[in-house]
Amino acid sequence: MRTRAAVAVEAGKPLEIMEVNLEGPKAGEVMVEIKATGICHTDEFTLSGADPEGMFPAILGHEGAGVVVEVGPGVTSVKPGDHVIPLYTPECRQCPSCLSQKTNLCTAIRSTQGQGLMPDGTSRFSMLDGTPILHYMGCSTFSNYTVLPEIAVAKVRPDAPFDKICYIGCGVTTGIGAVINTAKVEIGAKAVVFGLGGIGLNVIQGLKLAGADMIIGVDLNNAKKEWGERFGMTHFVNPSEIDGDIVAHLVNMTKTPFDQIGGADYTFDCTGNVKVMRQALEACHRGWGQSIVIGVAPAGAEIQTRPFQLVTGRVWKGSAFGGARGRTDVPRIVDWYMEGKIQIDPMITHILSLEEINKGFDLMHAGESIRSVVVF
Ligand code: NAD
Ligand code: AHE
Ligand code: ZN
Repeated sequence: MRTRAAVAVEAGKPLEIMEVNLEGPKAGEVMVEIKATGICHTDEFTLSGADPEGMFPAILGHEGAGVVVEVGPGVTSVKPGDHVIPLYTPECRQCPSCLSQKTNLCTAIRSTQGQGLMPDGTSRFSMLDGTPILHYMGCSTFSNYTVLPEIAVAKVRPDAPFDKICYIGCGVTTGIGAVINTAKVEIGAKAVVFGLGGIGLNVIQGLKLAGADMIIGVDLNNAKKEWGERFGMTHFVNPSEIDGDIVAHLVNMTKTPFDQIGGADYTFDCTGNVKVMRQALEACHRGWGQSIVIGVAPAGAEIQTRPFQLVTGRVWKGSAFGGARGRTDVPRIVDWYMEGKIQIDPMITHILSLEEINKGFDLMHAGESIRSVVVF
C-alpha cells in the first residue's frame, strides 16, 4: 500500500512529506494506523546528524498512538481495531533481559532496530522508485501507517485520546518512570532537575507524585520557571544568572541548619549536555545522592568527573524509557492519565498537521514548545 510520511532524507535537512510504499506485516508483525505522534528531542538529535546510529533516508518518530489495522501470521496479543502505543523499548518477556527482571531493556530485536530494519533484516518502507527507507527506533511514527513487531506495541484502552496519549510513548513515561522506577524517590526527598523541556517537566510531575519536598528546576530559559511551577517545582535557577558555580549554588540551597554538607538526594539530567551531567552528579549529596542521566549526548561526547565523587558515595545511573516495561506499564500509565492522576494536556503546546511537522522542530529549537503533536 501507499502511505503519507515525513521522510528524513539527509542529516540536517528538513523532513520531506511524500507518499511512500509500505509492505504489509510479516509473521509476528502488525500494521498500525498512526493517529498522532509527538516530536521528541531525540528525533531532532537523530535528524541533526549527532546520533551515531542515525542513518538516512529514514522515517523518524517514536512517540505515537494509533489503531491496529492488520496483523501478520502468528500474532496473538492484538487484533485489528485495538488501540496501541508503539514501543521503542519492546517487551518480549522471553529474552535474558526481560527474564532477569533487572532491566526494561529487552534485547530481542535491539540489533536490527538499531540498523533501521525489522527483525528479519529488511525494511517495510520504500520510496515510490523502490529505494528502501529505513525504520527508526522500531517505530517510524512520522508515517500515517507503519509496521511494528507485535512485541513493540502496548494495547491501551479505547477511550483514551490519541493526541494526548501519544506522549506516553516517550516523554511522559521517560520522565515519571525515571523518578519511580530508576531513582525510586521517597517521600520528603530533595531533587534537582536540569532541563525543563518535554522530559524534565515530567520528571517534576513524577517527583511531585512521589512526595518530594524540594524540587529545584534548572534551565537557561527563564520562561521555563512558570512551566516548572505548574507541575510542582519549588525553586528555579537559571545558571547564567547566578554568581559563581552552579554546583556550589545548588549545594547551598539544599543545606539545612542540621545538615551543613548539603547536596540533593536525587538529580536528573534532561539536557543531553555532558557538562550538565557532571554538574548534576556533583550537586548530589555526599554519601548517598543519585544522579540519573536521561539526556542523550552526541556521538563522541563523554562524561567526566573525579572518581572521588563516586568514592564518596554519589551514584551515576542511566534511565531509558523511564525503566518502564512497555506492554505491562504503558497501559497503566494511560489509566493514570484517564483517572486524572497525571497531567498531559497542558504540556501539549502545539498541534500540527503532517505538512507542518518541520515547524515542530523550529518551535523546539526556539524553546517555544513543550511538546508539538502531529495529528494525522
Ligand atoms: P527539550 O528540547 O524539550 O528540553 C530541553 C531543555 O533543556 C530545554 O528547556 C532547554 O532550555 C534546556 N537546556 C538546554 N541546555 C541546558 C543547559 N546547559 N542547562 C540547563 N538547561 C538546558 O528536550 P526533551 O524532549 O525534554 O529531551 C531532553 C533530553 O532527553 C534529550 O537529550 C532527549 O534526547 C533525551 N531523552 C531521553 C530519553 C531516555 O529514554 N533516556 C527519552 C526521551 C528523551
Ligand atoms: N542512538 C543513540 C542512543 C539513543 C538513546 O539513548 N535512546 C534512548 C531513548 S531516547 C528516546 O527519546 C534509549 O532508550 N536507549 C536505549 C537503547 O537501547 O537505545 C546512540 O547514542 O547510539
Ligand atoms: Zn523520545
